Amino acid sequence: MSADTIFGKIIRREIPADIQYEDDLVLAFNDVNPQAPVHVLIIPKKPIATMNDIGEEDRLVVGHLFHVAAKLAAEKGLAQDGYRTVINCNEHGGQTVYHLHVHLIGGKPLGWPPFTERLKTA
Ligand code: DGP
Repeated sequence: MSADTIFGKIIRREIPADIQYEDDLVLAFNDVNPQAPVHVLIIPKKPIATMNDIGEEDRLVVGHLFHVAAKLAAEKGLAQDGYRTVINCNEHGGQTVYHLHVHLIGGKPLGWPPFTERLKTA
């Protein structure tokens, strides 16, 4: 178990979020600081802290995160033009919330490398 985070509070409805999808394993909600017209975070309800903490027993939920991401991408009309999914890990990866999350980002051409503007001003 990881320490509680802001995402734990969103799962428990202690703070509001613009929820896009929920089932027994995962929750998806709009990022508070969107980097593109569509920017959704898909998280496991189980508080896995980082990519490093994914265990053998998490195969189902981690696969499900990506299935839900693809479903949301299709629902939001991103599938044909394309989109990006990102998982940041620890400090060098730019992780700020220590509850595993997949960023689903799209709705405009994204370029490469990702988040160039943010890195330039960091
Ligand atoms: P990362 O840098 O990969 O750890 O991404 C964390 C993301 O979480 C970042 O894009 C902003 C978003 N975020 C942080 N706090 C909140 C919050 O309270 N609500 C929502 N909806 N998003 C948040």
